Amino acid sequence: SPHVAGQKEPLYNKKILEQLTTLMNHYDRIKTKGSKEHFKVINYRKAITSIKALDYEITSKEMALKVDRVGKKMAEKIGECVAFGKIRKLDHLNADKERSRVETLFRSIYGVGSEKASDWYNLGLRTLDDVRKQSDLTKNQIVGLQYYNDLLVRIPRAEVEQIGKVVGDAAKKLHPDIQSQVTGSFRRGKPDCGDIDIVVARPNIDDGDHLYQIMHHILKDLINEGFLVEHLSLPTYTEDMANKPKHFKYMGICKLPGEKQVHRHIDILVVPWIHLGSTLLYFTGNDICNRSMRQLASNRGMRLSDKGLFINVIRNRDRKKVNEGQWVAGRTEREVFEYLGIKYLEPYEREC
Ligand code: DCP
Ligand code: MG
Ligand code: MN
Repeated sequence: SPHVAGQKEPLYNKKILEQLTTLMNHYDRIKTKGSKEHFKVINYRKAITSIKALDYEITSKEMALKVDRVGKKMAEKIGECVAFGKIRKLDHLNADKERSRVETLFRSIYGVGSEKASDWYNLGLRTLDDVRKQSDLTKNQIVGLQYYNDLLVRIPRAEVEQIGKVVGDAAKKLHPDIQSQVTGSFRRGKPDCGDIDIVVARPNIDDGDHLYQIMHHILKDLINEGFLVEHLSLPTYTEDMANKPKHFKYMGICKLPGEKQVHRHIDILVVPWIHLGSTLLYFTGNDICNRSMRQLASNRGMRLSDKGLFINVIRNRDRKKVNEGQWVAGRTEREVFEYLGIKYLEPYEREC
């Protein structure tokens, strides 16, 4: 709160004023216009001003209630302060702060969401070492903890490019015409990235059998090289994939050769040539841009996914789709924009 020039430090009710000010500042931080917190801030400010003007100590709730602009609830809090030395609400405030700090820490582990973070807090866990002792960690969480410090470090563009080349080279060793592109935040032009997102496709190749072979070859090569060090999600092959367009996704941890290199999170997609455009669109993002393009498609009676743009999608009353619809675009990104009837956005323009 603004300090009035010339105003002296209060002689009386110092502790009460301190604690009420802490609460007021808390509500001030979390208030939105017209919210109940907003009005609390106003009430606290009024009460604080009145108490500052007093020339005696408040020693009970009843005394507080007689002070100008101090309401019943405020008087109760002042009562707690004089009786117990502390307004109880402040303890909750500190506990909430501690909870949010610890849950943020937990959520920074790869594979941990808000629900898990909150569960662990309720179980009394407070540190990464507490988490490490849990016996029911998932593979993602174990790897996330193992490489915790590395995975926190953003990846400079130059290194993303280098890693993209390692994967591209492995792919081209199988067939020189295989295309490999780095997408995600890198393609949107970000100076550094959270992970490396790579899309691989081969001209005119759509069938699952062939695409699985490409993925298998790339992974075998990069695992042998010691480049891929942990696998979080491996694509699996089933007999019915032959002759059908099929997408394969790998997620893992990689590291460039050399002592000083940092472990990085890498996502590799191998996709049918006819879906390359819609996959690039999806995997370039950002996620909000994807959401609004899908919404736009839906508003126009179409459906957009990484597999392409579909028309004649029949939805029931809950807007759940009844059929897949008819594929109309997705070979290239431009094709999707055109069919949606919107201006093409360059990757660096896709920050929504
Ligand atoms: N994506 C999405 N919805 C999600 C997750 C991802 O649409 N829930 C899409 C958009 C993302 C792209 O996949 O841009 C790649 O996902 P990343 O999580 O790798 O995100 P970015 O590459 O955009 O950012 P970062 O630098 O954090 O990796
Ligand atoms: Mg990314
Ligand atoms: Mn990614």
